[in-house]
Amino acid sequence: MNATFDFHAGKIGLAVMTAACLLAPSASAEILLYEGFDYPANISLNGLGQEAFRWQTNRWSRGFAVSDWMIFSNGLQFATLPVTGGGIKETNLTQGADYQRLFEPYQLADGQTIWFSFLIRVTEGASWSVYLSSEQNASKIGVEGSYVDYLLRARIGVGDNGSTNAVDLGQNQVRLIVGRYKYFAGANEELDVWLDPDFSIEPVSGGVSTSNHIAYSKELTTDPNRRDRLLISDRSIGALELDEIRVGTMWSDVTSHAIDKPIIKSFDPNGAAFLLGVERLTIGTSNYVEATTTLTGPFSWQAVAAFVSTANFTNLSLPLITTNGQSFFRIRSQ
Ligand SMILES: [Ca+2]
Repeated sequence: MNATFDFHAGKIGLAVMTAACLLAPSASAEILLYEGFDYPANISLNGLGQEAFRWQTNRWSRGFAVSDWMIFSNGLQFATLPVTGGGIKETNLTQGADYQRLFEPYQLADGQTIWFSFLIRVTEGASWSVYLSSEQNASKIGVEGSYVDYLLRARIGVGDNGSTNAVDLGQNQVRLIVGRYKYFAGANEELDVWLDPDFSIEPVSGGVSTSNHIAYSKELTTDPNRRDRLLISDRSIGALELDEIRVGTMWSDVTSHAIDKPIIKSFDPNGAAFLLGVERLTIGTSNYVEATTTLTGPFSWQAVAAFVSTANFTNLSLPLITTNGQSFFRIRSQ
């Protein structure tokens, strides 16, 4: 979503709204969720995020146990995957907890897919999981790690023991996990999981499992076609880090897509010009700042700045354009 920035001369107000109210939503590829854990280090994951999205909130909420995932400062890195901020680390070695974060509900039609990816490093074998789910958590699907070894299995639904085939994460290695779930109204659901896939080409789903690919299939009859939340958990003694969680509708969303929509984070009025602070930029991408003096009646955005990101954030000095002391700004990437 683009951020729209509202500057009232004299009475300074800041409004950040999604441009979805203003623009027709895109129907094809989209990132449903990106979580780079760009938060201050050494705080709990519980409660982080924001309120007031169309689907309510994306704040992380904890359940089941008092154990904690904490933000650590140097996030996991993997090949050319764009990353931001820190990561999360399970630091309590005696108990486990569940964490949930909502995203805009995605209704899967027959034969449609949803993709996810994340980075993980396991330093001590733990029972952990990353699931996509919906309000009826019986429908959760995803991956589960074992505390007895470093194997990862695919799971479809509650009570599922998981795929017979597994991939080996190894100890203390940063691994990229990519998953593809395909919903069928009248046949087995498909869940493919890849370990460290090549970014350059979308892998072939199904077929026979290998050492870096799980091809799993199972019928799921409970509320199978809607996904609206991410669930992560850790349920045993062990230690691991998670980072860079993506959920999208295509392979490119979860492996090479721009990490997030840029946002206007701050402003500093300074007479005829003002300073705009923008964040979540993807290095190498083109960005466009646009302005309008009204959001009512027929109106159009005019371009006021275009630049290619060389860092994840920057400050822009822009002219102040006002009618009745008000301007609205938004930023979008290519
Ligand atoms: Ca990160």
